[in-house]
Amino acid sequence: MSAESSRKPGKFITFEGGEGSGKSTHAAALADRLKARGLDVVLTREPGGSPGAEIIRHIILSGIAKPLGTETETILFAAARDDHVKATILPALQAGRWVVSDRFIDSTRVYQGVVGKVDMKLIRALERVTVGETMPDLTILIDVPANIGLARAKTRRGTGAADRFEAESVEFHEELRQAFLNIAAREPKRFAVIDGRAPREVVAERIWQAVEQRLLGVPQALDVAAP
Ligand code: Z5A
Repeated sequence: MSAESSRKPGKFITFEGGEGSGKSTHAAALADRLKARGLDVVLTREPGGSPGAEIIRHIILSGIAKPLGTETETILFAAARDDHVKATILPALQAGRWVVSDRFIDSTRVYQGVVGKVDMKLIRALERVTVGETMPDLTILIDVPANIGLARAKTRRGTGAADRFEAESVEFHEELRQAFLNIAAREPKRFAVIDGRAPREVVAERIWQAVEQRLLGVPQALDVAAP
């Protein structure tokens, strides 16, 4: 790992939220809409988003690293992020492209930090090394109650096996929902919180309004965060 951090001409948008909140759906929809506007867009995800990080994703989500403890899992997420930033995100931003990532640093802060009780000093230190100045320009938090998100994820999965985190309790998922909301409240300039219970098209429109307002300089008459 190294603190490679030269700032970039492109824009970096991340999606955060609980399981089944609609991040993948809306990250893809936003990428399409930005492309339709003539922008050069890279759609990516975490854990993963580069060949090395995809290998680590497989290890983490299979659950085989769980017995090694939450600190080791945190370091695995950081190793994946380091490769993702260096191989995918930073080169794209430096080339003036827009990057849309399904999850990023806030997932580590919430899943490993708040819920997993890993020391926040370790998490911040890993962030400094892996992310440096490559911070998101905008983070869209899609907020849904845990039971709704889990039900959606279950419906989508069908008869397949639940992954490492989906197998956790509703209480676990509600705790992480609150943790995301707390981070968003502390960083209102970076975050736009969108009510994910609304119909898909409504959620997509509110996300687009947030992007227009925050990154494309289009003034808005309405509050995009209103339910
Ligand atoms: N993790 C971590 O612990 N630490 C880290 O640093 C990072 C990640 C980066 C990644 O799993 C796991 O890794 C994640 C956190 C952890 N685990 N959890 N929980 P993943 O990538 O496999 O899964 P995910 O990130 O949780 O996403 P997901 O389950 O795929 O959900 P989603 O992307 O938010 O939702 P979706 O796939 O877009 O939508 C789910 C379904 O709902 C789907 O059928 C949609 O069509 C439907 N949907 C979407 N929007 C709506 C609306 N508005 N109404 C109705 N239905 C909708």
